[in-house]
Amino acid sequence: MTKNEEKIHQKEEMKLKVYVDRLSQPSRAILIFLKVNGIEFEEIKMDISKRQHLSPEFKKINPMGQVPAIADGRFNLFESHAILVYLACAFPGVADHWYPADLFRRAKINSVLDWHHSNLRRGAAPYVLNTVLAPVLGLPLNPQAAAEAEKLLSSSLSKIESIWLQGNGKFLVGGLKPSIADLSMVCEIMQLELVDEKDRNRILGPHKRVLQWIEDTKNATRPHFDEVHEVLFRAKTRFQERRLMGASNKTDSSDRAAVRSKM
Ligand SMILES: N[C@@H](CCC(=O)N[C@@H](CS)C(=O)NCC(=O)O)C(=O)O
Repeated sequence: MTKNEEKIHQKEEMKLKVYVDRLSQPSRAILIFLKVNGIEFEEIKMDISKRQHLSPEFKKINPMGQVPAIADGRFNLFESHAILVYLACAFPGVADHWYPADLFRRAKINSVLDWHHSNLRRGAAPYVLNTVLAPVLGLPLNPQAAAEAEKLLSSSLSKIESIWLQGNGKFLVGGLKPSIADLSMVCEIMQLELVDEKDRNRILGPHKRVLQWIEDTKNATRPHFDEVHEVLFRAKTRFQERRLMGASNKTDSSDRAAVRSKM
């Protein structure tokens, strides 16, 4: 290897590597954040439906076997909120509003991030899993789990509206511009695009302020928001087609492959 080739190789080795599946909501939040902030990175595509996240190679990056994860030089990190905080602090040029230096604003944003994992996410993810996604992953649908998840999802949306979106700003905890918490939670809610429109309207419809906040977050992060969500919209079309065809809840392996190929 020449000296020049060696340097290029070293630079490639040091480049931030981001392990994601764009059908995963925390993965999308990381990708949008990186793109909006012009941070250079390499996207390593993982396909959860093909169980790539469980491979021994990936478990060296994230022993928990989940996406997203990053490798920055010799430093590996998993958990999307920890990754967002790291990226916001490690890369120069990230605007302050994403993770404010002000201790009190930062503490409030951490508070929303912690709340997200045990509330909104615990409602949204199992709801979508148990209404549409399970068969694609080779699992049975569970209507009772879906009903319980919907209760937590709806109460979380009410709390976002009555607590986190109170204040004069358009964004969470009174922000005038979005923070990593806005991005993380809006990406979480976006997975509802996969469910039947009447179900989505029943759940989101009563929360006008939440709907406006979703639009504001999209607008603040365009065009990257739309580009990163393209795969979700393709999956949405596929699920809509299946519903129109009146497909049964049972999905055989050829259906699974077809859904995957459209994703
Ligand atoms: N708390 C984690 C959640 C990560 C997570 O749930 N990842 C999902 C995709 S959205 C995953 O990898 N699922 C595969 C599995 O758990 O086997 C984060 O925020 O990064």
